[in-house]
Amino acid sequence: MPIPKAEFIWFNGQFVPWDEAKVHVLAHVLHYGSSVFEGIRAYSTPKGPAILGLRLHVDRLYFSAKVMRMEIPYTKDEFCEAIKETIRRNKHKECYIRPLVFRGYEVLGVNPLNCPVESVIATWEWGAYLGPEAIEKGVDVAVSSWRRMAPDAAMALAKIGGQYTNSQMVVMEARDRGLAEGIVLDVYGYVSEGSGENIFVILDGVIYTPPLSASILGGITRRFAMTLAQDLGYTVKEQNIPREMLYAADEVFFTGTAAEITPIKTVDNIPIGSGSRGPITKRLQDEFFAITRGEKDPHGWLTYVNT
Ligand code: PPE
Repeated sequence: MPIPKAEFIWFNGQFVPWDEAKVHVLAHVLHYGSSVFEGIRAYSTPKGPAILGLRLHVDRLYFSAKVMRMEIPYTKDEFCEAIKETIRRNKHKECYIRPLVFRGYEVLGVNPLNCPVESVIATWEWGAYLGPEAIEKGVDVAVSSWRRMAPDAAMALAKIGGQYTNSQMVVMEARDRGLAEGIVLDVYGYVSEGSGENIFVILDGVIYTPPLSASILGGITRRFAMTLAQDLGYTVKEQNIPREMLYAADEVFFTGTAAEITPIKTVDNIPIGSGSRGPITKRLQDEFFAITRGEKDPHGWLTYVNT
């Protein structure tokens, strides 16, 4: 399905009509993947749209830009304000938000430093990432034949456009196999993450997730899920996860801004636990979606767009 158009895109500080937000074909980013980006969601609440984890996402965007030595010519506060204003201008009740900072048109050649840094904020309405039934029913996945990038070959903790060629290979392979997603191992063979999600494994009531050193993106939803699990009294351990621990697990789920909290019902055709959404996953979803509905916000994760 094509992206459902909104009215405006924020482009280098100006609101431009959706169809006019264009770049030159010789922009550096098109050739060398020199972009950093975010995926954020705003949810519909009784007090209007509320952005989940706004500041954390903007912090990660600036961190990614720092890694790529891009100077974003706005303060973080200005960037947050621009995101809120984009949602107001586009009159969304809820939406996905895609900030993007990239190297534009000036010179070509791998060295990016002489190309301008350009900034975009786009918003659109985006439903469940892994299919409409995924949140309740769960998804079927397999371990990918692809590995995540070695820690000295790429910068997994930074959300950099070019690095998503790895994710594209993973998701194309999964779809070829008729599956929703792939689980990617790191170069040492430990479980890392999905093509666009972090992963959690529950075994004997303990919740495990790979550490930041396992070539993962340090997911914000991952952080939220860990905090909610601790609030409910569960022990959460960041540790290396060998592949067969997925098969031993009582429950496995993905987290991500787009995927939210999505249960995994089979891995490599092997049912996880009962083969349907498990009770701890359900409890975490209930807590998470109570926050996104605006019913509670014990940790101050919501930013209301209209205040
Ligand atoms: N790992 C990867 C590789 C990743 O891309 C994401 C987000 C995550 C983990 C989860 O991070 P967080 O959103 O902070 O909890 N993937 C974004 C892009 C998806 C896309 O198709 O584009 C997202 O979920 O918005």
